[in-house]
Amino acid sequence: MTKPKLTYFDAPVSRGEECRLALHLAGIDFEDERIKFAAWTAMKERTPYGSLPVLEMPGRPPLAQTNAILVMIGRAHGLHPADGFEAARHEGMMQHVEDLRGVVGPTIRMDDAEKKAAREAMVEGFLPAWARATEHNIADEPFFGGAKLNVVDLKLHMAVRWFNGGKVDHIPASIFAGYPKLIRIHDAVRDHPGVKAWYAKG
Ligand SMILES: N[C@@H](CCC(=O)N[C@@H](CS)C(=O)NCC(=O)O)C(=O)O
Repeated sequence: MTKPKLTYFDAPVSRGEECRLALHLAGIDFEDERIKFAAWTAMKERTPYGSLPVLEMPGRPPLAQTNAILVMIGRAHGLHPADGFEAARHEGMMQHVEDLRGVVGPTIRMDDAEKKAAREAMVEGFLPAWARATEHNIADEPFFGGAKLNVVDLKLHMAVRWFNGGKVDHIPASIFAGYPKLIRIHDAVRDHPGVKAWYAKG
């Protein structure tokens, strides 16, 4: 292996996509390995925690856990605060996005009736509470830490994008529309020249 390799499923979403964006914004030339779900079962046991994404760096063992990957990239490439307290504040919000995934993610595998009931309950309770807490913790602009994009912004962007497309059954596409700071971060990441360059590559 001569350059870093990121392995994730073959979709521009979620934990894998935020790592791809971080690597791209950091200016790291990396191999973007996209696997089909059919290949995953055979691979799962060989990953550090039985999940993706996994980042492999020349001369190092494979690294997993999205936030660990993002913080490592961010620290080395100016995409995560140098100040310890500010870094921890960002990491708190990064974990908050993981908490969202931890609640919504398991509904993907539910049958339709169970999924509908679980998601309708989330629309009434968990999701607005999650967004209110997010909004309370965003102080700066346009990004979470002020003028500069950090890895935390990639996670917040991806969280909003998950629902924005209206493809998550039983959860309205407008679920976060009433939270202007969260939407502002989503839009600022979408409009960032480096992010646009990533999607322009096709
Ligand atoms: N805590 C892990 C969770 C990773 C995770 O659950 N990844 C999902 C894809 S987003 C996965 O690997 N799913 C397949 C499986 O668990 O078998 C992280 O933050 O990376």
